[in-house]
Parts: sequence; C-alpha cells; structure tokens
Amino acid sequence: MRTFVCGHRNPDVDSVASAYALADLRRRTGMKDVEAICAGRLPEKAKWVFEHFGVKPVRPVRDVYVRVRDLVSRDVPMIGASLTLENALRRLEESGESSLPVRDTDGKFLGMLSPAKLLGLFIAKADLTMRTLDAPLHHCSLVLNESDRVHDIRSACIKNPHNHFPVIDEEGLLVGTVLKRAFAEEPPFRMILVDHNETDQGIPGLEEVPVVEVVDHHRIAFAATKEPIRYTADVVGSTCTLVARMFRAAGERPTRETAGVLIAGIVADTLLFQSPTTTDADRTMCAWLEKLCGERAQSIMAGMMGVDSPLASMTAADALKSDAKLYTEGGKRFMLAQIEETNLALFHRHIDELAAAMEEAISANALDFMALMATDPVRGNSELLFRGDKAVSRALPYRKGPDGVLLMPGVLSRKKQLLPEVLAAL
Ligand SMILES: [Mn+2]
Repeated sequence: MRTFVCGHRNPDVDSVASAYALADLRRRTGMKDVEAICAGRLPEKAKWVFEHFGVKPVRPVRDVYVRVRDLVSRDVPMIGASLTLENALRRLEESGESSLPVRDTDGKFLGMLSPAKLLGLFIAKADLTMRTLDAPLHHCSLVLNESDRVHDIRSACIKNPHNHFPVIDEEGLLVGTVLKRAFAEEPPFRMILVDHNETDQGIPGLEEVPVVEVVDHHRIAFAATKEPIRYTADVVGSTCTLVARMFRAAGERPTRETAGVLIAGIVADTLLFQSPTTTDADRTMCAWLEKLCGERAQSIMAGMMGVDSPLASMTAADALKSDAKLYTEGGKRFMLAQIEETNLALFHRHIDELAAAMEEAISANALDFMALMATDPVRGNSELLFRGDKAVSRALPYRKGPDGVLLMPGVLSRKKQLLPEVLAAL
C-alpha cells in the first residue's frame, strides 16, 4: 500500500524538504511504497534546492481524495464486442459474474453484457454462434468516471443491485470495474504528515485517509486516531532538524543530496539561525549535515534567497542594473529600474547603497533622474526610490513613506502603471 509524505498547504521549504528527506529515511528503513508529495504548487525556493542538488523534486498534488481510479479492479474480465454471443456467454459463465463490461475495438465502453437480454435471444431462437455483441445487448448500469470522488458516488453504488460497476476515463474508454465490496475497504493509501498536524492545514482530502505518522514542530491539535501512530514532535526551529535527528537515531547517514535538502529546510525556517525559534538542536544537526553535504549552510541560504530576491544575491549596483530601462521623453533623459522582492525588508535595509548606486548611474548616463521600483508580488505592492529632478518626484501621485520612499499600493507594473504617471508628471 502506498504511503504519501506531505507537508502543509501553501508549502514552504521546510515542509517540502522534510517530506523529501523523511520519505528517503522511511524507504531505507523498509517502507515499501512511499512517495513525498507537496500540497499544491512547489515554492520557487524549493524548486531551486532540488535543482541545485540534482534530485527529482517532490510531486505537487492538489488533493488526496480517494477517487474511483484508486479502487479499480482488473479482476472482472472485459469482453470485446467482436466476440460471438456464444463465446461471450461462455466467458460470462467462466467469470462467475452476473454481467460483464463490453468494449468496442477502440476500447470504448459499450455497455454491460446482460443475461436477461441473451435469454430473450434464446427464446427468439437467434443464431448465437453468428451474432456478435455489437447489437445493443446491454442493460443500463451505473457507469463511473475514474476521476469521480469515491465520497460522491459511494451511496449510489451501495444502493445499486449490481455487484460491480464499469469505470471509464475522460475519453470514454473502459479502464476496468469497481467491485461493490471495495467501498467497505480502507482507503488504498496512507499519510505521513510533516511540519503540521492539524487536518485543516493539511492537503485537501486528508480527512479521508488514515495518518500513520507525524513529524512536527508546531502546537498539537491532531485528531484522535483509531490506532497507535508514530508521533515525533519537539520544540525546534525546523521540522528538518527532527528528520535529521531521526536519521541519526536510525543509524542512517543522509546522502550528500538529502543532507543538502535538509540544510535548506533548517536555514529557511530559522532564517539562518536568526529567528527566535532557533535552538541548539538546529545548529548541531545543521553542522552534522554540512559535513555530509560538503556545502555550507550559508551558501545554500544565499542560493535559495537569490531565487526571488535579487538584493540577497547581488550588490545594490548589480540589482539596480539587472532590470533598468532608459527613456528619453518630454526633453528628459531618465531610467526606471525595477526589482522584485518577496518582502521589502531587504530593500529597506539596502536603501542607502541603492541610492548611492542610483546617483552614480545618473552621472554616468547623464540622466535627469532615476527611479527604482521595488515590487512585492506576493502582497501586490511597490515602493519607489527616486533620485534626481525633484520637481518630477513632487508631481508624482504617490504618498511619501518611511525612508523617503514613495508608496505605491496595488502598483505592480512599470510599463502600465509607473511610466504613464512619470510621463504625466513631465
Ligand atoms: Mn516548519
């Protein structure tokens, strides 16, 4: 039976990294079919981590609702419409079933072979050795789509007199049957939760699937379980610290790659040990992992932060140059630069350097003014740092904020939103 290891919704690096590493550990300690998944979109930083260490990223999954395709049985034979009635009848008898699904030569589902209809043919003395199943010999049946949620179709199936139901895919091709008794069985997979334990924070559908293990560093608000489960929790800065500790306790050494992924989770959650949630355990485990990985936590942090923060990975001057456009309009020569930062804290920290780099760019390019738009795409806001011709900045419709920047709530586009205002000001 398959076991999914999964972190919380809106996953962060710790959530994704700990799922990856715990799946690795469980595989090594004998769990057969285990897969790390990600509740929704893989964050860009995590994508960078997997690429950097050259490993396959965890698979993004929208939900873990049990679907008809998870219950499909191949035990019930499917018969082709080109069979003669005589042979079809023989198959039906051999199968011991009360009906069998029929498909055409392209695999399309036609209907269920119905003994009642066959009986009618007997009575009419039709030649059963000649006739094939193309004729409408099928009784009406409940037909399931493989993507149907079991939750939605369960009661209709249980009330239905038949023992099994044909399953088709999006194209109408017959993929198999679901036996009625499958609805009484446990879901065909299990969950291991990392970096969360509250069902509401978990992947949609979690409430339908038994949880067999939790590894977490949050408050506990876990639902009661039917059976004993493995639960590992501690007050540490990152779930990856706990997973690293579990590797050690099991006498297992993470590979270079897994060690690197674990480091990424630790530094992402502890902000490179700056966060007040950091503990000695985080530092100790990280030091052990650094030896196995051969790469320093600091450089992994810098690489990861550089993904969506130019200011974390470049000098102020380079960040400014990375996306600066030169304009000559209304008799003025100016540059509008833009950087994207997931929050503007780093921008505020670097304002003096950025302003100095802008002054330099103004004299080097003989500009009248220069503006740098720092955009936070997550919150959907920008702030503008302006140097040069003061009359222009005064004419812009933006309110002054802290550090002398102009606040641009809801503004994201240089071309469509900033430039027209600058032109109007000119
Ligand atoms: Mn965490």
